[in-house]
Amino acid sequence: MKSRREFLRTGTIAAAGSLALLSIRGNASAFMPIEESSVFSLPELGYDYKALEPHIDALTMQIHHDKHHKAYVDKLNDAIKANKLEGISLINLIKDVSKYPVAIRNNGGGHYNHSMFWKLMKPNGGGVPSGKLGEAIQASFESFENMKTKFNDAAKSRFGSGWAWVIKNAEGKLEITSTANQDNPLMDVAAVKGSPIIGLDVWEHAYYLKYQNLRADYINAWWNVINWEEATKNYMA
Ligand code: MN3
Repeated sequence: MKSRREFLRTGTIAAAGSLALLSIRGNASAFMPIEESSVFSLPELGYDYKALEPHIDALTMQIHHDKHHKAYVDKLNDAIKANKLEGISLINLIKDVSKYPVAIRNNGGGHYNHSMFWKLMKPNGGGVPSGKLGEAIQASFESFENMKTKFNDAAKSRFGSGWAWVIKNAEGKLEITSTANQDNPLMDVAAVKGSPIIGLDVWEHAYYLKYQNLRADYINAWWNVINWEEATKNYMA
């Protein structure tokens, strides 16, 4: 079993050798964020590791996707097997997470959250949301700028590792929340529940190589790569 440190080191060395593969990986087909299967797999990123530069660097994307997300998938599959939970969909594992061992919460959440996160970013993203989502943001927050400020505050003030979210609550209104670790607002253990529309990973592994301790700079940069079409899909779903 490789230690986390060894994984990181191997990933760094491997990164130099795999630059030639970057463009090949970029042409991945779309994947389903919610798998209906008991053997879960790492989804393709859908764009090059370097596609989000300069806002998010290629090495961070590579390690984040190939090492961190893969580890959640592998450990989720191990936990499913060890606890004989085959045949339950990821969304149902997440929604009833308090019934299952903590490994399901951590790794099922990790798999769900990251699968969603990759799709919520794209090269040349950013700008201001329009259409139905734009209208919903106006209705719930009065302005996009107001929503952005509240979201940034939630992302900056989440202590330790976790996620900031825009969710659609039971009344159909948009709300800002944040969760610790790999928790998710769909989980029965979440303090504030709803359907995730936007999620931002604020674990240090998401930004430390480029931004070190400057989480706020990472958050500001991330708004340049947000994929509003994907967020709108989440809102309309
Ligand atoms: Mn992460």
